[in-house]
Amino acid sequence: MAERFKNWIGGEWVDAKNGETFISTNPADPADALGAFPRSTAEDVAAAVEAADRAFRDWSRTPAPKRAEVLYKVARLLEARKEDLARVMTREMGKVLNEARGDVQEAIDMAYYMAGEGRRLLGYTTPSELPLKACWAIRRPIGRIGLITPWNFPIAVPSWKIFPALIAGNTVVWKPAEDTPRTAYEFAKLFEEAGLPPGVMNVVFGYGEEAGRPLVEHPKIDMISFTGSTEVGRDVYTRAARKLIRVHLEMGGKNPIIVMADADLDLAVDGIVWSAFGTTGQRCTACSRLIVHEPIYDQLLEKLVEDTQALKIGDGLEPGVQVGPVVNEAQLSKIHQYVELGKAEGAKLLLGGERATEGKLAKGYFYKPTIFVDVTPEMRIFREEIFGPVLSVVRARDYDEAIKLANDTTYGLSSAIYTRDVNLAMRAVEDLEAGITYVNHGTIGAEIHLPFGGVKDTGNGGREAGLAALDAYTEWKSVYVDYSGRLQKAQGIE
Ligand code: UN1
Repeated sequence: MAERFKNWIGGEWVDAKNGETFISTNPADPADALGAFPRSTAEDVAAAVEAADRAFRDWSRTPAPKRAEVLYKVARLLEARKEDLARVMTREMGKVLNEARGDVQEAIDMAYYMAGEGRRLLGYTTPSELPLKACWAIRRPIGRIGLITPWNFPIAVPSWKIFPALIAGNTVVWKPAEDTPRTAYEFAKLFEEAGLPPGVMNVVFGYGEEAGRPLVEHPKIDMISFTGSTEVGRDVYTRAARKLIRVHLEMGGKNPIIVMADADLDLAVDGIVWSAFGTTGQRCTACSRLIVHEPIYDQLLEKLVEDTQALKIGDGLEPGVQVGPVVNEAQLSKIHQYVELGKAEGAKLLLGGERATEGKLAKGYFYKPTIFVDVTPEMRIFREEIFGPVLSVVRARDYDEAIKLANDTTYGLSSAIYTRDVNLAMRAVEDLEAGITYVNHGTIGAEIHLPFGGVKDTGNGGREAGLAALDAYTEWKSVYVDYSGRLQKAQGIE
């Protein structure tokens, strides 16, 4: 029997009202269960939203430096439990232990960064056009915020949302991904231990359609922040539009790396391998399109194949493993379907293209790092997000063609160029249509104190983390104080 876990609503740990559960398992060994979790429905979501509503008044009126004290405690607890959290994460979603540690570190960084905001939350003052009148603008909390987060960064991505939302005085209802409830539970426990008042944060486990959708549609939810697929994000946005609430969306990517002939090729290959096959390709920032300047095409490919072949696939808890399993069986078959499609479309499979089944790998959801060449921009493997270890390679005659290929996508999250030509590098920063551009580094590894998000179908114009974090989770209020003692009309009206 799997250990049974509960929802966190109004400071209490409670079962789903219908008593149903779902099981979370280890993708490296599906016989290993991490627990049974409430399969919540609209009733449970409603209870959580009511709890967030009740907690809102006091929390929003608690001075921000006091709110920050809880965040500092969570930060210290995260540091103390980093190794345990990383191990649970690897067991639950497969990323290798070193990367799981990085995931927790992102949350530690975000916790300290946003705790510091408790003594800033800066607004601004500005002169009035009239005498004896003062004006300033302050940040106000938005209210009750619904958070829907993915399994691929089960602590980092929620931390980008939870910490700024809380420091700004909002209360939250969090629906973590159904693939990583245990990791979410362990993270949520730290907020309880840190003394966050009941109802300020609530956690409802379950599936998107059963628990996520009622959260989006609940009349008392004032904002939704969602990270996940473009398909689901579009649905969230459409439903929330009827309520006229703010929606923050972080969605897919089809992130390109351009390698120009003058680049340091060893450096480029290191970056490509890390960006395409790190986290088994399951990052929204992962590189899935490689655009190679013709003169160095053969040379680069040879080295890329060699280094990719040398990657060690296995259980992420084992030392030395570089590529863990993909998250579940459905993802595994989706990835393989794309590989079959790529072949049918006429791309040439250079490497991988099948499950890894040697020895112990047979029981888990392992897929070999895969490289396609002779890919053309019309092919679906060039256009659609696969979210697995599959890289499509195309050639470019010159810089202009490389940029054109890189921008030939409906997505726009991350992008990269390898070149030693500073002029080309600076041009690429302007030319690449993406929320993030790296020079001489792969597409992954964004730092928390810079804005994160993308253009085109990757998002709906917002950014989180960095200076943008507070913009995402606060509302501006403008204040005018007229101390003239008479009616003064703005805009020069006599
Ligand atoms: C994601 O894949 O959803 O930049 C987030 C990166 C990480 C975050 C990825 N810091 O790759």
